[in-house]
Amino acid sequence: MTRLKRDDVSGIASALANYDAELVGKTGCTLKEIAAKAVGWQRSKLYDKRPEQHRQVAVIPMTCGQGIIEGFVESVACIITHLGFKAFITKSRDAGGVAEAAQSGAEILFMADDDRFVAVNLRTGKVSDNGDATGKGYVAGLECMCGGLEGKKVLVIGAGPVGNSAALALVQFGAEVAVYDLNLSSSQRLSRKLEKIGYCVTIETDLESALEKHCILVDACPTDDLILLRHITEDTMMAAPGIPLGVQAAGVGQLSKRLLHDPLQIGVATMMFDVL
Ligand code: 2YC
Repeated sequence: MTRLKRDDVSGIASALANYDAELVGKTGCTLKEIAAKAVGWQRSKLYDKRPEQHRQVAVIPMTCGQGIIEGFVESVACIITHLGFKAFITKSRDAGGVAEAAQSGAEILFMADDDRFVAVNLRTGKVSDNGDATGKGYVAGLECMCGGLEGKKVLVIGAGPVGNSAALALVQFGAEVAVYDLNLSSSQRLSRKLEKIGYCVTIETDLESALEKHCILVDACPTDDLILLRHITEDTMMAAPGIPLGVQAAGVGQLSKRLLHDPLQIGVATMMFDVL
């Protein structure tokens, strides 16, 4: 899992309104609509049963391991607030922050150490992990951007937590899924897991040939300059949760409105709806 840097998150809070407008331009859906779709909410539920706005959401800085990432909790809190919920950052950190959150009546906690970034609903016990939420959140966005995924071939690059979650969400949207990972056993594990629940996933062992056969891509791996200009056609649609972005700079311009990529927004928004 890639550790974010200060520069990855520094611009998020101030640009959320523009980011959301861009998202609507690409997918026809807002960040909130994509997150709700990712967790199976009907659009109507989003508008007739507005999630209780009074719900307190505490975002807790964690100093363990490599410690605080400047701007991280602030970005998380702003994304949650942007969705219409009441988010606050605890004054205390670590265990003190958890205690402060519970004592102030927070129902939902967000916190991240070096290994896991989770949202926890103290009332229901529901937990949402950022990797899982990011995978299904990006697929929900891709489904909007493609106007549906039923029967469409989609290549998942990277069979880690995000890729696994994306592959499951894709087959649930009716897509024909192929997976490529540097590590063949990771692809085999993903394929076996989905086979157990009745879905067939093709394993690609050569990325070049896989990219020739697919124009709808989910880049869920932490490698940059993986997708080159020559891999991009006017039909290419890409959901790229992986950090850093796997598309080389020239390709980003070519893809323009057919590329979904952000460091935190879709994952955090999906975590929020995942624990409601
Ligand atoms: O500021 C803090 O509270 C830090 N403890 C946060 C550390 C986050 C580490 N994880 C990551 O940077 C990435 C994120 C994209 C989400 C999952 N891993």
